[in-house]
Amino acid sequence: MKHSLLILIYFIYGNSVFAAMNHNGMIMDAAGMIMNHNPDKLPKDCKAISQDIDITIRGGHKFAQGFAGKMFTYDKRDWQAPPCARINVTFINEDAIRHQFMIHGLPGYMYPKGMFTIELYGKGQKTGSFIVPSRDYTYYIHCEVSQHTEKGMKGQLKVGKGSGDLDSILGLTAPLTPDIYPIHNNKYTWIALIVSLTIGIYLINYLGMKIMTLLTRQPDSK
Ligand SMILES: [Cu+2]
Repeated sequence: MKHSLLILIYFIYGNSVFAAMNHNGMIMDAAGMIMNHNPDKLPKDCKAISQDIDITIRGGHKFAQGFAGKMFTYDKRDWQAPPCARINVTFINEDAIRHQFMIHGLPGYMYPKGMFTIELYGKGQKTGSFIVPSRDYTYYIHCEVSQHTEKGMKGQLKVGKGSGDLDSILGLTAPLTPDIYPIHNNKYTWIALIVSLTIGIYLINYLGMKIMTLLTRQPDSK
């Protein structure tokens, strides 16, 4: 009887204790989640953590203002770290919609699918860490929510010398597939242009004459 009461208490209160879960580098609560959080496990090729690099990265639609045709991005899109650094990322979502800081290319034996992710379901912030290996490499950062990458939410982290720049990073590199909206002029375009110009010139002349007549009319002498 005493035991079953204890079990009941465990089930009632236990759930709230586990509302914020943390196992195998996965931390989640009502605000969002961190996947593959790793503050201490070293990659095989690193003897020690070389340096702590603190990154604060903001995401939101307001940072994409000034980039034609883009909708979302990060406040900064190009990062640098030395080999074997521990990167402590504070991701701040300034929008009321879901955004992610997702980095690819990390060693698969430590980070499932080679990823570290911070996801926020709306406005808020979270901090998580990952340790990079020693190789010179450029890591791809993006928000995986549908269309957010294409709409500007993409960046890069260069470890060591990096391995070149990625394409389509706003303000940094040219888009891989530029948005071009070609105008196809044909003979009707030119006819429409000539007709519009002729009508325009006629109207300007006509209105000009009317105005001149009104201005130069003598007031009635009576
Ligand atoms: Cu997003």
